Amino acid sequence: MSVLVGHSGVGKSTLVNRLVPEAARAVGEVSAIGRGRHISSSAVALRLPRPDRARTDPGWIIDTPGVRSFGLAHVSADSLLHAFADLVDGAAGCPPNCPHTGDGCALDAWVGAGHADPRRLASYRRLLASRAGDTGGDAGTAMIR
Ligand SMILES: Nc1nc2c(ncn2[C@@H]2O[C@H](COP(=O)(O)OP(=O)(O)O)[C@@H](O)[C@H]2O)c(=O)[nH]1
Ligand SMILES: [Mg+2]
Ligand SMILES: [Zn+2]
Repeated sequence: MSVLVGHSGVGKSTLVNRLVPEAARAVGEVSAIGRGRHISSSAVALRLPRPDRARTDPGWIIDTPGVRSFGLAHVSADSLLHAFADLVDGAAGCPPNCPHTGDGCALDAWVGAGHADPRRLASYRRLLASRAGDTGGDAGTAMIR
């Protein structure tokens, strides 16, 4: 399964339409260099056609709209932790509702015991902080226009 991600106007939907003609994805006019318009407004997964005599399933392609903003404000600390597979088990020793930001968080001992790289915990906590708006959002939020 492949995902096309990129600035609006770079040709994602045009490519998808060549690969999956039935997709009939809307294609936009580009108004100026580097200034695409957001024509495709939703992400859509399309099954790629199997060429004659092909033995393997060619899989899926996903067309996405241009990215305007990306944030993690709605993601809980525990959900975010699941993106760090090497840290998840370390949270078993945390107190209930641990915010994982420090103070009594078992992740420090987990990393201290060598179960995961300290930079991974630091990265996780940077994301937590950016989510809370503490770092001006540079780690957890990207604006692409
Ligand atoms: N010159 C050129 N124009 C392209 C190419 N691919 C797409 N376009 C044009 O770029 C514009 C934006 O394409 P679109 O597929 O809507 O981009 P998307 O926003 O990434 O999905 C349309 O006018 C396309 O016809 C290409 O390879 N070369
Ligand atoms: Mg598009
Ligand atoms: Zn914790």
